[in-house]
Amino acid sequence: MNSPTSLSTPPPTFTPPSGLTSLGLALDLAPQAFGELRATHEAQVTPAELRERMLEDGYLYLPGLLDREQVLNIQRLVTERIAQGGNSHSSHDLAQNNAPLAELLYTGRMIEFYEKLLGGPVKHFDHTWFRAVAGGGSGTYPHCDIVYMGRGTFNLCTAWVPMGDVPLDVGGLMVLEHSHRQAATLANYLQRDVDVYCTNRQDAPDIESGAKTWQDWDGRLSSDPVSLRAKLGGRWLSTNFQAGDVLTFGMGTVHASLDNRSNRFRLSSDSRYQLASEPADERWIGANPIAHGPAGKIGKIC
Ligand SMILES: O=C(O)CCC(=O)C(=O)O
Ligand SMILES: [Fe+2]
Repeated sequence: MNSPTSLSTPPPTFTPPSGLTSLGLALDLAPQAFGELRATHEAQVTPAELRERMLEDGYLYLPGLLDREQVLNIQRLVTERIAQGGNSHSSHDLAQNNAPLAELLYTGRMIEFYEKLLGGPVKHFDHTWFRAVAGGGSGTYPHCDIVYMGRGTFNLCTAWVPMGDVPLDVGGLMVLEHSHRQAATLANYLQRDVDVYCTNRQDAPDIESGAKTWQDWDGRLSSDPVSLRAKLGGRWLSTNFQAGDVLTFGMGTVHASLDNRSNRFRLSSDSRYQLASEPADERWIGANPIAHGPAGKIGKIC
């Protein structure tokens, strides 16, 4: 039997740069409140060990799973698109017609990894999320992905991929330690669906026409990562990400991101994988996924 420590490089001492913020709020950077993601070196572990660790931690941080040059090539390509598009680029445009990105996320190492983790043929969502956060830009509010994509299997994984090196001050992803074990505390939140709306409210026609995406809720668990951590316990975990790294986590793992305190773009993608044999959330499948548009909305009398 391998001892757990043989599976990872134990982080020596981890000293985050002072002044890290998320949503403009100064994070508590004391060792009991902020720490480093545990690394898993995929080539050195069996499928059973991968699953065990996913169950235990709610995430796997996989340094160098992907080819660094391939990632840096996508970083260059997307940076050019941003420069050409001025301020008008959308995350959709950056992921659309991007063959190198599709190759990175949906062929080769990535698919092989998920087949190993999930134990069978894998299917991915057709929608690719791409995020370009300008220098000085704000992080993402704490949430679990289930509220955006919970109409299929719960046995679904997100892959967060930094497109370039993303050290802490450039604003990478954070996972809230052991939050995947808080299903009882988070039960109300986890059973919500962000595309359910109230038909008996005045703005219902705006939701039905697509004029408005959200009636009053965008899926956040909290707007305050500091008080959320104090309430749920655990540490916010992140790292100095490098091009080629992947962070994968499950649907009930609370995550958020750091603000970008640098003067360069933070580029990243997020994509989703599940067993091909299990049901998939229809909002994210097909040539032109309906996403959070009118066709994905479910009306209820509230
Ligand atoms: O990149 C971010 O800031 C958020 C990403 C995210 O929420 C995800 O990958 O599920
Ligand atoms: Fe997310």
